[in-house]
Amino acid sequence: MKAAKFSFFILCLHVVSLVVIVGIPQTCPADSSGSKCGDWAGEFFPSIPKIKYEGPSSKNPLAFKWYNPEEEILGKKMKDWLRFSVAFWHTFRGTGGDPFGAPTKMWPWEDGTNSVAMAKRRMRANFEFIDKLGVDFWCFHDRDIAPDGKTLEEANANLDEVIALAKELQGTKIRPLWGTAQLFMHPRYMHGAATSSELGVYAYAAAQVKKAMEVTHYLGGENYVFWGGREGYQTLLNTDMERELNHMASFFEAAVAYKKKIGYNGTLLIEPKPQEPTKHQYDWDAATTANFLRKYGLLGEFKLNIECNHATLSGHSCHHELETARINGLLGNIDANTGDPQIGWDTDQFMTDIAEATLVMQSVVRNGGIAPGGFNFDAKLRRESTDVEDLFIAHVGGMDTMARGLRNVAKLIEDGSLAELVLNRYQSFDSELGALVEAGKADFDLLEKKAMEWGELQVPSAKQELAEMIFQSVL
Ligand code: XLS
Ligand code: NI
Ligand code: NI
Repeated sequence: MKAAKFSFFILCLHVVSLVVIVGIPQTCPADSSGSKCGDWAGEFFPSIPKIKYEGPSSKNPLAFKWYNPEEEILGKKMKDWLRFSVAFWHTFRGTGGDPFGAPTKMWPWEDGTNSVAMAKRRMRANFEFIDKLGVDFWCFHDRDIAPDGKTLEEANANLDEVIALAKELQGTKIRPLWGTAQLFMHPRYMHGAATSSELGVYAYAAAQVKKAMEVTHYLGGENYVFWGGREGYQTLLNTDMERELNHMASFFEAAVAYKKKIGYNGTLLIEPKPQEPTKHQYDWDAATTANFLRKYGLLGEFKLNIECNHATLSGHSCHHELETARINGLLGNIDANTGDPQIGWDTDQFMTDIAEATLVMQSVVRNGGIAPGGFNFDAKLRRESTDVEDLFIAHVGGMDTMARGLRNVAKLIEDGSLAELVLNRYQSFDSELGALVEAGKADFDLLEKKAMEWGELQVPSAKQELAEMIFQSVL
């Protein structure tokens, strides 16, 4: 009897700790059919107010300290420089699971099913979240927002049902920053999608992109993204790289043709990433992708979606990738996240480093903004962060970081000394001969004559430490 009582006590303790782990009581309790909540339209975030700007002295975690959407910085409202977007997959499908551990979070509105009813309820949560956060954009993959089907027809029908609701919930202001097709999760894509060795898979991927592009267009999406997570190889021993790249180009050509056919005016974006999940991904970095576009005559049809964590995986800084895209006229969008300096994979963290954000914003300002692109938070909570409010805190922190970066760039421009340092560094080219060189009109005979005339030179300092000191002074 005593033993029974004791095990009942232990059981109770377990229930209590389960509630503590999950964090919040279930507002929409789970049941196996998923029908109990039906088209439940209650409040998803009852304890979260609409996020407001309170200024740098605020200690409120649910308020902006630096992002003041209507404030003008460098001639544009902050919200127009930043065009923030919520990534549906991380925010609403992220579970905290990793290859070694089970999910750590199940949001209160989840019923444990992957039904269309659940997808619709999640969509309502998405729009409440967007409204409370005060952003105008969201991003999605076809398969995050609606369940896959046994056939393509069934998958498309599921998607149509969820998209109809999304369209209604968007209202007149909210729209997708970009949409995309998920061409990496299903086992059929194990050899790639556009670069698969199987023609049937290539065709299936094309059909999926066709549909995803249609729904992005229907929702008023401003961009359409291609991220080739499995477009690459594990070993060259079994791979015809040239043929695969030719196939990928044909796939992109067909996408451009279809976009024109349906009258979709959004920008097509390619998102470079060097590896993960594939050992080598063809869209390795901005320069590689630019060269691919150039080779296949696709330069005018695509821009790049630069993700900061992908930049560091490819051995570059985010600033380098943004500048490479910008100077090639290819800066289209930013997947605003960051990696961990000690970890060699895509940790997809919210950016909190003010210096990194300042460099990112420097490229954006030099580009005159990135519209119709924006800042998509392709970022997720850590596995150990399990409260609903953490979703808000993470986004507020990410938005404030970028806003602070923008404010710092304004300070750098106002101060002017960094720009002056760079100008001075190249001033020898502000000369008659320099102008000839820059116009491609200085031949080797002329240059040899000048070299002999000038003799050995005093080469000036690069002033790196001074540049760093000036940069630090605005952070
Ligand atoms: C993965 C990518 C992915 C794309 C969209 O690393 O960042 O999330 O942004 O498919
Ligand atoms: Ni991304
Ligand atoms: Ni990524």
